[in-house]
Amino acid sequence: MRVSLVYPGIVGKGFDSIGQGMDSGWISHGLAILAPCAVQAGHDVNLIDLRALKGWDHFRATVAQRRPDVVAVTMMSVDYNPGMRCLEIVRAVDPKIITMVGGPHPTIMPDELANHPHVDHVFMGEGEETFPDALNRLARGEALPRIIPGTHPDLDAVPYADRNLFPDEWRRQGYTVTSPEASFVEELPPPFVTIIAGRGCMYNCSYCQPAERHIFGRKVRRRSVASVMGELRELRARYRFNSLMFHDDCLTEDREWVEAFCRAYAAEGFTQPFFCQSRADIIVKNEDMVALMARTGLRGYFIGFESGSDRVLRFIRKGTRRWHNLEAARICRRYGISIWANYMMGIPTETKEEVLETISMLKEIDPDYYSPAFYTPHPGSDLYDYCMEHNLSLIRNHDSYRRNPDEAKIKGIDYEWLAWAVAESQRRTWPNRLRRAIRALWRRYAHPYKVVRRLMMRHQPTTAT
Ligand code: B12
Ligand code: SF4
Repeated sequence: MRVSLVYPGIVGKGFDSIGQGMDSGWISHGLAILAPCAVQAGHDVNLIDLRALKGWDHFRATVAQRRPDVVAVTMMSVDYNPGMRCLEIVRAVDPKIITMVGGPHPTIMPDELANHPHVDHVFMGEGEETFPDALNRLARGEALPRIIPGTHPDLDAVPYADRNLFPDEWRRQGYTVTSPEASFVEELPPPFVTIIAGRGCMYNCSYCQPAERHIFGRKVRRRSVASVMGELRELRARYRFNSLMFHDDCLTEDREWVEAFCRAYAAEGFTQPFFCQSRADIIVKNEDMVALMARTGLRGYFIGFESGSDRVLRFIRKGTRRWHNLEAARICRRYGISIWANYMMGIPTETKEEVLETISMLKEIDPDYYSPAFYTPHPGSDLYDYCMEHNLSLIRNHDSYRRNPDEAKIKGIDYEWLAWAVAESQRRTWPNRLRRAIRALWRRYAHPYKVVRRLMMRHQPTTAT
């Protein structure tokens, strides 16, 4: 079958936006893995990435020109509107084209899609096995159910993500691509890649779960270190990548895995800096692991600090406390690890005093990167259900599922004041500015890592193929 996979992620940066940060510069691992699964089963796969197109007419013309038998769209909740517009256009171009949707939103809200006239089949959960199987059945002329539940494949048996799927399509649409994905911080120089070592998360934060468990199951599954190293070797050979980022929800929850990975990474001569996600309590409980990661190449952690109030942290079931957040930040500083601080304001039940606690915590943490959000109730999470039960949600349109701090999300919150709070949370104090200037000078001229890198760069080309 001829299959067009569609990435509809334009709610953030819009059409024609490739290269503009993580929203428009990163690949979808879901589609990049499903593509080789379908190809291995004998199907002919191409990608349509809305971010690389000029507009809806361009999408219409692309579908008409590629003449697929099947159009398969991936979808987070925020992607619903552009995703469904794609399918409306596909129907208009040729009603015989079979339409499929999969990803977080169809998994969490299958009924919203299954009853939609533009959707033929809804895939829930992971699709490595079900997607090629469905294509095979269609090719044999068999009927498919409307809703197809997912399976949890052995991650070491799943093909590596097809890294060329996205950059090749971006080039086809006229973009010059020198890095497989867009790097987003100075610590991670291009060529830059993202990678996923596992799926699922053992924690139970109420603003997130059980959505993740619906997609990936109750048990966290991690690829073997050998599988991840094999992919990294391929990426090194193909792109000579200079940095990477792990997408795993919480790579550091399994310290044995992390230690084995660090040993293998160093033993195979990798020195490329990397970022990953972690949690404040894990950092505090595992300082020796943090030190090992820093020696191996870790340059930054994404940390969900979320709030500076212990009551709010309890309310959202974060499993951390304010002191964890502060201590984790101190540990990161000790090992020269940059901090990307995720935090939320406008959480239901949160008072202004508690928001001020978040601000004072951030002044102490002094993160390298601020990532504030107005709390957004995401479908599939317990806190979303709480907002529905208490009639608190102001979200009337799927586009508003972005956590952008510029739009009212929850009833009863003073968003004008919250806008001030978001700005204030990011205002650095003078002592912090001075400390940062000193650290920047040290990193620029004296840090041993810089010296090693400079020596290595002399022997390495810097652009991707
Ligand atoms: C990396 C990531 C990002 C990256 C890149 C996303 C991308 N290009 O794919 C960035 C930083 C850009 C991002 C942004 C956002 N993200 Co995000 N992100 C993730 C993260 C951590 C990993 C995604 C991933 O690669 N997973 C691994 C792959 C293999 O899984 P997958 O994509 O789901 O695909 C599998 C299945 O879902 C299925 N499948 C997927 N599509 C299809 C299609 C078909 C046809 C079939 C058959 C199957 C199928 O098969 C795939 C293989 O098994 C996930 C959490 C997670 N662990 O998944 C959150 C997650 C997807 N993000 C989420 C959210 C909320 C957002 C934001 C809205 C947050 C914000 N900042 O506002 C934005 C929206 C961006 C936008 N479009 O405007 C939520 C989505 C919840 C929801 N209800 O939709 C998640 C689940 C995190 C969470 N627990 O809350 N994100
Ligand atoms: S917010 Fe992060 S740590 Fe909490 S359950 Fe979700 S993925 Fe896990």
